[in-house]
Amino acid sequence: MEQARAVPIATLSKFDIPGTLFSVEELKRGHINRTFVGVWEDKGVRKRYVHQVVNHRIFEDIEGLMHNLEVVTRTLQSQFDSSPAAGHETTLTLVPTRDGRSYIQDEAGEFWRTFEYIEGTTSYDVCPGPEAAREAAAILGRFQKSLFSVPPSSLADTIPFFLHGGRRFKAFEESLRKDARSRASRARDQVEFALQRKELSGTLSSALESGAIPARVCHNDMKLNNVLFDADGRRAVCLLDLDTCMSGTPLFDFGDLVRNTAIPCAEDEQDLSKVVVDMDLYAAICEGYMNEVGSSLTTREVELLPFAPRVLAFVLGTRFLTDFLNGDTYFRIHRPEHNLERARTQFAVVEAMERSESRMSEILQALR
Ligand code: GN1
Ligand code: MG
Repeated sequence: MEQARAVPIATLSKFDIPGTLFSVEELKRGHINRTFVGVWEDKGVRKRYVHQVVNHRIFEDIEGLMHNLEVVTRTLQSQFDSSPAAGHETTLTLVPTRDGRSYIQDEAGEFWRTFEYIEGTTSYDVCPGPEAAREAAAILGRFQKSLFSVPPSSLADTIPFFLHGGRRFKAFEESLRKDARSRASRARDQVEFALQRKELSGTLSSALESGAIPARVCHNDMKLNNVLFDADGRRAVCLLDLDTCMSGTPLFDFGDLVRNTAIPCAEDEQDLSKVVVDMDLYAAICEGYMNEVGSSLTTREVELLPFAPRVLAFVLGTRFLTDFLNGDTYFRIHRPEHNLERARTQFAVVEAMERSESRMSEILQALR
């Protein structure tokens, strides 16, 4: 049990899990939290659980975050119970501590929580085809619709101004001005790209602030690999990673899903010739999404849908670039210029979407 030494077993034992920890292994995914899969054995029967350390340097309001998680999973769960037709669709299930809390702080000050492991599922980093894209978009549409009943103001802002493009751009300008690590010269092309498209960043955040579109609870991190599919990879059964589920706009989620799913390559792909919008995947996302939630959106929300992916790619690219300039203090990196490479790829996504602009609008137009 080599890796087990790195995790505080005494802390994990405070969760209400029968038996004893048999093994634990870290799952290398995500840029922010750390995730482990623990196998617990009780009377000879082994069962898996997900143990997670929430990054409290990034999520400063752990209590608010866990409150959101409880509200969101409870709301979703109640809808699945009352509509068995939803089939195998499910949501995350928190395992409480023995004294009924949803999380616990260990001696090193880290915050731990535990989920039931959802067995018999698979996920994709790169979209395998239109059916998976349609399914992912449909589960997103159902997720958003289910949460329309939750007042956005009842949830904490787990990261204030998280996808606020205007604020993100200001933060970038500030980092560029300081250039604290003297890295701006290495990022000249990306900096120039960002400065040229400044007005794109605030499109959605200003529509929200002016009231042109309503604030609604949304996922805010709608990556394809946050969708669990059933074992044969066909039906989407669960949305993961609910830590940024809070007030926002459905356009953030639709935009983010298109950004990372309709461009069938890695988020840090360095062969930029691969960065193109796959129109079959895009059309499948639009169909799956509009079919579930299209009639519940306002006219203005639907009008902005085709532009949302570009805004999301630009804002994420700007965040990667800002983090590069700041000295890689936010996103976990795996090589020295990783954040700069990620920014370059996201900006290539913006360009690919600019080239496909009219086609992207037409496809959505036809579904209205
Ligand atoms: C981060 O850690 P992960 O992969 O769930 C980030 C998202 C980005 C994403 C890009 C809290 O998500 O906003 O879109 O990386 N999450 C946070 O891969 O900043
Ligand atoms: Mg996430």
